[in-house]
Amino acid sequence: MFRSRAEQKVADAGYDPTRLPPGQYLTEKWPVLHAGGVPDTDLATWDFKVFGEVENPIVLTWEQLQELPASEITIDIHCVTRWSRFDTSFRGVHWRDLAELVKPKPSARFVLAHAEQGFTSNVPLEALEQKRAMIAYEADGEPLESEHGWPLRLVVPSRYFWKSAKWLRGLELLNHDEPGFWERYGYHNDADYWKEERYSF
Ligand SMILES: Nc1nc2c(c(=O)[nH]1)N[C@H]1C(S)=C(S)[C@@H](COP(=O)(O)O)O[C@H]1N2
Ligand SMILES: [Mo]
Repeated sequence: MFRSRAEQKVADAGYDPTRLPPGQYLTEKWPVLHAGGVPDTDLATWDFKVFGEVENPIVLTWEQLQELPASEITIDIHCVTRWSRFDTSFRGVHWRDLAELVKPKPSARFVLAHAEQGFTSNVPLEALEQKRAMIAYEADGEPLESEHGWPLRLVVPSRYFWKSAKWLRGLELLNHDEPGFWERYGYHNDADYWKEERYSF
């Protein structure tokens, strides 16, 4: 069987090389990538909203968020700039537990994630309904580091990692799709790494 050099390195590191999507390479460290600066956050005034096409919009304080049922996932991260990191674990709240609170309307088909400083990213609602999607406040057993999105980030395992907005402040449910920050800069709207959906041009 033919293996690229990147796949061979994955096999040498003891992982199944088919975990590596096309055009990616494995990294052991966790790179930091974002536009702009790391925002200052005061948990006392911080809140998290779920709104739009829902029966029951919510605004949660940090304490209220901690009281929701917590879940853990372990996923592989794939960045459009070609690094992949295997087996990052996250702890946070699954979409299904938020959905129980907000009760999405039948018209809710897309999600626009809103982060600090106007950053946005868009995914179809199905991408959040997958078992391993969540809003996360811990990674690898520790509170998120500020560069990685503390206090809260989105984790959408099925897409390139730019969809996983750091410093998340809200999820807006929509009946239509709206491009997010990187999508407006020419990144692919769907961002499926198995199909190498990197750019839209
Ligand atoms: N708020 C915000 N979230 C963001 C970004 C950003 O610029 N701003 N960049 C995205 C991109 S391009 C990537 S690859 C991942 C990187 O996450 P990491 O720095 O934790 O590796 O965050 C995503 N989330
Ligand atoms: Mo990225």
